[in-house]
Amino acid sequence: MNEGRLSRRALLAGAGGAALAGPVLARKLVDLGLPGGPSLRPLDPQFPGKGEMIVQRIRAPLLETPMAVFDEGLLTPNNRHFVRWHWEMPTRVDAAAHRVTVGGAVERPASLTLDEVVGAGERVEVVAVNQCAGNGRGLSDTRVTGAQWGNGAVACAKWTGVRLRDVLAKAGVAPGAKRVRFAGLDVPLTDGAPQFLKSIPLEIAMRDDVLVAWGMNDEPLPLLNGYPLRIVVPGWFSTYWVKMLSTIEVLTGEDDSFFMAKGYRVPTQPVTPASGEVTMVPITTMPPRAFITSHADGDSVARGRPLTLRGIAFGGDAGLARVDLVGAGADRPCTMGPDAGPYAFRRWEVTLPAVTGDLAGIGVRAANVKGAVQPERLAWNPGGYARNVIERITLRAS
Ligand SMILES: Nc1nc2c(c(=O)[nH]1)N[C@H]1C(S)=C(S)[C@@H](COP(=O)(O)O)O[C@H]1N2
Ligand SMILES: [Mo]
Repeated sequence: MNEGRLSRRALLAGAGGAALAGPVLARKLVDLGLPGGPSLRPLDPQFPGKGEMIVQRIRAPLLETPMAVFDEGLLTPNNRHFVRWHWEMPTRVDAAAHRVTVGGAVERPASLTLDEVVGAGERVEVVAVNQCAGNGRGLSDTRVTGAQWGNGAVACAKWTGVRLRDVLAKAGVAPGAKRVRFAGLDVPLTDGAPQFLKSIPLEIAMRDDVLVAWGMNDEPLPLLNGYPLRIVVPGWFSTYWVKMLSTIEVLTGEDDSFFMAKGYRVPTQPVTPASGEVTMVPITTMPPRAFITSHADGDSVARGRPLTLRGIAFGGDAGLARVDLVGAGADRPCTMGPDAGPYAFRRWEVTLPAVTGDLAGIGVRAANVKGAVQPERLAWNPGGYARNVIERITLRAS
């Protein structure tokens, strides 16, 4: 059966949904275009605080943002912001009873109420991209295991909080401190499985823009995005942005917990699926990326007419330097929209004077001010992390 064609003609319209979801429940499906498939995912508006999201998994939730949402503006609406949990998360949190403990290598272990966290220092706002290290993993070819995301495990929000260093100051960091580790309220789904713990170097924890955040686009954090408090580390992959923050622990040595020592690691040099043992280190900062959001792969465009393409880009751990349209003989620089800071999405736009034929494999390439440029070829790695190859689509002239 040609599932791809069936999906476009019938399933997207909801008519064929019965085949998968039963006769009464017609569901909307999207085709993520994952090489080798299966590529169809349901779109579901039924998760708390969320609108229509691409459902990758129900429990623990993995919800992807549809690419078209990014066409609407540089801040992703809270109800469309992607969701990723490793383990069982509480379905409600009592804010009045919530405490954040600050312990480990500190002078005075502390247990802080929400008010005490909010009052720990100056209120800080930062617009920053939240991106899963595995975003786009499902597009990896050769395929790799892990959540088979399309490119929507990313979103941009304005985060409001206090500096992590001001929260740490409530307990006083002791001499010899090296790392700061975080835990949330979620617990492993199976006995003996490791808790989701993540840590960052002390000098990163002390940065001006690393936050304990409670606000997302001027609203409280949605439950699924970590209510009531989460860590925000602008420029770093969101695996460190621990949600439903309940524990801060200062470490004097290396972190040997599972999700640091075993998971979320990348090779220190280029590898292929045939490479043997290689040195792996924890993933940290994000590289630049760009996407076309005005058009999807396979869309028709009018022959002989000017064509405006739009999208989003971000610089990763530094501001964007430039965005270029590439491929299909149409190479040219794009115009960039408002700058909401070095870690934010930025809109780009470009107009082709006239479409003369199909635009096969057209893409956009972002470069940041540190000189990082999106590569032509996928930097394949066994975890499918940090995808930032130039993403290409084909537009048909008609
Ligand atoms: N407590 C907790 N925080 C967590 C996680 C988790 O499983 N538990 N997953 C991390 C990962 S890997 C990602 S990609 C981001 C996703 O953030 P979001 O759900 O707000 O989009 O949360 C991070 N923080
Ligand atoms: Mo992630």
